Amino acid sequence: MDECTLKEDQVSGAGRLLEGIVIEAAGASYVVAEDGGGEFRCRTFPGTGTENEGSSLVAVGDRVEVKVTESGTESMEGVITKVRLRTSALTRKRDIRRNRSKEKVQVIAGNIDQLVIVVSAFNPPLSTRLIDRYLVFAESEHLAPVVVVNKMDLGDAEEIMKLMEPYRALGYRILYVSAGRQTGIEELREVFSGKVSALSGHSGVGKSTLVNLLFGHRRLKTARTNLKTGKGQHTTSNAVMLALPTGGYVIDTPGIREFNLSGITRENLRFYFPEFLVPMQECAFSSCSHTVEPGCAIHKGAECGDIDPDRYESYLALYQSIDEES
Ligand SMILES: Nc1nc2c(ncn2[C@@H]2O[C@H](COP(=O)(O)OP(=O)(O)OP(=O)(O)O)[C@@H](O)[C@H]2O)c(=O)[nH]1
Ligand SMILES: [Mg+2]
Ligand SMILES: [Zn+2]
Repeated sequence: MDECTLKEDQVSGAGRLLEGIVIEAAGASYVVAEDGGGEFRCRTFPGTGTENEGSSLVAVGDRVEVKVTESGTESMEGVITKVRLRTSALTRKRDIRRNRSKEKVQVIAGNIDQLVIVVSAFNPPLSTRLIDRYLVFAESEHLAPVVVVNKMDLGDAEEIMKLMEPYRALGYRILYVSAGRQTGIEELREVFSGKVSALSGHSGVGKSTLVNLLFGHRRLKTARTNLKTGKGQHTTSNAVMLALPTGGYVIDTPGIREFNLSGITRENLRFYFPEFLVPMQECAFSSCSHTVEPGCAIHKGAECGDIDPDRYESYLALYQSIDEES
């Protein structure tokens, strides 16, 4: 390096090493927020190291080491030299029909404390099957789940609460909110405060709208759902992480079409339905899959109502889908 470049580098801060969190991921381009510092547009390079072997290289929420390549007033850029070990992650199995990527499992967000499952009372309609998939995932990853039912202004409160009753009875935390009418927002703020939360759910349920409400002003783009089908328009295309005024971070993610579970097998699925754990000890066969075996206590429990029949249906549907997905 000649004297002239050295001087330039010293002025621009190039070559400096820093640590930070990935707050945005768009294709191969990332934004890294330096601890207590500015934001750097970063990319990876073939020598980028990782402590997460066999997983997505970089995801929003990851802690990374960065070498600054440019640090002027116009632009701040760097390369990610190392990705630290994730303590937790929101992952899903890639749909191989849609994606040609080599990685089978996609990390949507890393190092999260809390998985916020967002559904809407109407437009799109509430899907308990999707809630069950997310809850199974949260149980398997030891992530604390919170279910947020948004758009309560559009649904019949009594009907919705009846649908959600099995989840309440299981002890899952449920919040009924309306971003439109701004009801339940204080409790929402309290749930997010001081934690790293990732919001996930179908497109159009109001994830970005809720994040905007937490800030009290528009930070993220939102868009109407289709008037005829009630489906969202996949408005959010990349995961973003925002520091909350109340402490903690919120990660908004793109709406999912399907939530393909990663890490779940036909054998371990039964352990992620907490209401099965005690009764399944009474099944006639110790290896009972709770599908077709005689003397199955879970099947019997669903018939007599001790186990919610819809949850049992979800279990059966998931059990069937696991083989098809893998
Ligand atoms: N009536 C009503 N509309 C709402 C409510 N919350 C959000 N919306 C509307 O629902 C539409 C979709 O909201 P978004 O926040 O873009 O949904 P999203 O979940 O972020 O969708 P994706 O980014 O596509 O995943 C917007 O038109 C919002 O104004 C609510 O509580 N009540
Ligand atoms: Mg959105
Ligand atoms: Zn059984």
